Amino acid sequence: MSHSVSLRRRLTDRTARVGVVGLGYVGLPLAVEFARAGFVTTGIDLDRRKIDAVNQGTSYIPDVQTAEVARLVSGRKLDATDDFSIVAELDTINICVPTPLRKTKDPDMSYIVSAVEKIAQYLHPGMLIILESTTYPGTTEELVQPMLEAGGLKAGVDFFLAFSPERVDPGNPTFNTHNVPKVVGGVGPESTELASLLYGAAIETIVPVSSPQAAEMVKLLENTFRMVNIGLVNEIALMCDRLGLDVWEVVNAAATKPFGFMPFYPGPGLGGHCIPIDPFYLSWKAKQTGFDPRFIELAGQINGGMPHFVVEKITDALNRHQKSINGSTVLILGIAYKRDIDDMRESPSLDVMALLHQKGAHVRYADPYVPTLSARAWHGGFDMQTDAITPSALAEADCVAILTEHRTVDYDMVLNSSRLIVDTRNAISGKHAHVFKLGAPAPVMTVQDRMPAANEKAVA
Ligand code: SAJ
Repeated sequence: MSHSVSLRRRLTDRTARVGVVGLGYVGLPLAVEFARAGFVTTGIDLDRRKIDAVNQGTSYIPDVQTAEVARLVSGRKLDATDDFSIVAELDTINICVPTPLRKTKDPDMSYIVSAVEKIAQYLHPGMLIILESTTYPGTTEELVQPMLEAGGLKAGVDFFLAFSPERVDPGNPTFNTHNVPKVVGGVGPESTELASLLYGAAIETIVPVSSPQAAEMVKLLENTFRMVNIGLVNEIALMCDRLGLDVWEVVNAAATKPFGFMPFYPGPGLGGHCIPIDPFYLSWKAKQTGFDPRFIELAGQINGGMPHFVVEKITDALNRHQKSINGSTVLILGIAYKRDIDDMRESPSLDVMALLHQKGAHVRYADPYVPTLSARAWHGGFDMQTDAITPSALAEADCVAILTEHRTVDYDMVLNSSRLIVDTRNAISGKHAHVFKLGAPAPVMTVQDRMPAANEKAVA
């Protein structure tokens, strides 16, 4: 019996042994979906805490219910290990490891290389290997395939190889691993078909494409689309600031167009582990071909400049109160990279805090989702703990800067308790003399706002 026929049968009757390398916010939900579909599934990770948590039937990923992990583990459908020799017993493996950027904005492929090296040691005929980590077009065929074929097995014949981009949106209440369509591109038609069969057992909609490279590019288009459009709306905000227009009013009115428009909103910059990073995998690859990816570079510059613009806005606001940044207490409201989550990776709030600190401000923060902040994370030289968001904490600050608009925060209380507010997320509605908004006209300066010149008597 051919390898593909044999694997097809085991995928169809759910007797295939399934493995997932990398038990993070992508890998654990995927392993749970495979186990829920009836496959005996083994998670492989280097982090003993993750392994122990899974084997004890608990989840450390908010989108994965502990009760579900417990049910699957007690039902012997799910377990975890750090021992790659288990690969010898597996029929399929999904690789869900990080693909960060180096400081030079070049791809860091070390996690993928490390995982593939370990898998290659135990690769056996008939296996299906699927890479899910977001990466540059060509990774699967140019990097992974040769490493796996080094032992003499041929991809698409002796074993099967595909790429399928992860589309996990942590904290999304509507879309999850089970119901988000899954794009799949294999090395040869049988790889695509077998990968589609595996995913089809656990995920509602499968979208086969012609190659792994096409599937890799699909993901990069998705996230480059977001990064470029966020850059566009941030530049529109900078224009509105100059033109005395309110970008929030403009975007919300444009969003009433029922076709041909999709609203994006300005902010203090671009955070997260996907959007600020993925496009630079594409631009890196494009440059290898001698192509100049101008949109990505330009959007990167605009988004990367937003923290500086926010600090200018804070400077202007403090100036209105005849204060300098140096010596002022600035309370940063929200340091997660986007609202209603606890993830701070690449958060622009951290850049704003570092810039303020360098200028002599006394920086504090308050974020209900982030109890502590290490010195290393914000380059401020000392660890911090979140302030409580209380009227007194707000009143103590010379300026409160809203950088992430968690929905659990009472913004009426923020408005009424703060002496001065810089709002970068349109969290405060209406116009107020003490609220400066990103991308909107500053409150009108009154006579009382003006500091009398040294030789003038103070105006009564
Ligand atoms: N941001 C803006 N303005 C916007 C949208 C986002 O400034 O209009 C900022 C956010 O504050 C954040 C950064 O951009 O700092 C990224 O935000 P995001 O909404 O893109 O959220 P992510 O990074 O969690 O992106 C994920 C991605 N999911 C995957 O890669 C699988 C992305 O493709 C999703 O579209 C996105 O979630 C989503 O829609 O929530």
